[in-house]
Amino acid sequence: MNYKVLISDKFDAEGVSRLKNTPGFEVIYKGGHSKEELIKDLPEADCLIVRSATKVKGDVFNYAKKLKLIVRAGVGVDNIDINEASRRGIIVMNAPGGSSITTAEHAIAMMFALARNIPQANASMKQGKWEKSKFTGVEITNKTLGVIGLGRIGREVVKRAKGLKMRVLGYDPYITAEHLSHLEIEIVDLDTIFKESDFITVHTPLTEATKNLINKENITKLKKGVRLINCARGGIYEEEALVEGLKSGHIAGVALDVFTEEPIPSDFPLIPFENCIMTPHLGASTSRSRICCCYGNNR
Ligand code: 9EZ
Repeated sequence: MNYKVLISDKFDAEGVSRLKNTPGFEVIYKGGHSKEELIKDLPEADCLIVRSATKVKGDVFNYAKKLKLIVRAGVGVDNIDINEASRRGIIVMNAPGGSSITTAEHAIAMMFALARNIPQANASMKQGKWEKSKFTGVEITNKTLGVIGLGRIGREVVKRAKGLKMRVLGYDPYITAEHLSHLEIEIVDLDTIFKESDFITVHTPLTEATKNLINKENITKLKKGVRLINCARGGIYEEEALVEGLKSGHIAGVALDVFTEEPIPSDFPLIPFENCIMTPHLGASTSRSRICCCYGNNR
């Protein structure tokens, strides 16, 4: 008897064909399902594989007649109601090992892009210009990087930043300083990160505690001329606060890979700011999610 595996988001062809070529699996893949298509194909599925586009919440569960397993190929499971899945005896797994390095590298790339105005200079040259003095940058060596969130991704960022000869400050309320001593960075409180960092990068999930972590109220606590990076989750930096910070010049630059609304609306308020650089959620890996981790395995 074959297991029916429904892949409802867009995936790299290699991963899909590997599953298709695995005996015992019957794979349904359409390059991304609409909700209507999902509801139609879900009743016969034993396993559902998603990235972040498919929302496995609410009434969708009513169509999960045979579902035993939901796999999130990636890290964040905020598109899956894991409590409801557990209640129905459906196992939820993610792949936290697969995209850490990819995401850490993207944060580092964003830091360099911010420091040297690479996206803006590139855009300028493609308009036939040669604006040397407009795009004078800053050096990264000996600058202070604040890393908020020291899980798998944050730690990969730390290692790389140390290799770049930065001073690295770290903050994570969920990990004891003792557990972080091997990183050989300064573990400090948030206010110290805010006050002393030339660059700040966040590597936390979006929670009640991290939502609007930097907001209109505390933005002036940041060092003047700070550059902010978010390759984690939209909304950790309050987007309206970033607008204010860029307008006033208190913030020198912002690099965002994630947004409160994805795709961003056409009137997204940060679009007009030349020193806000953006990528469309490119941080996570596409085809190389490896180690799976299990939620609510109640069978
Ligand atoms: C919370 C956090 C960071 C944080 C760090 C991690 C789950 N989580 N939350 C509040 N790993 C800054 C402020």
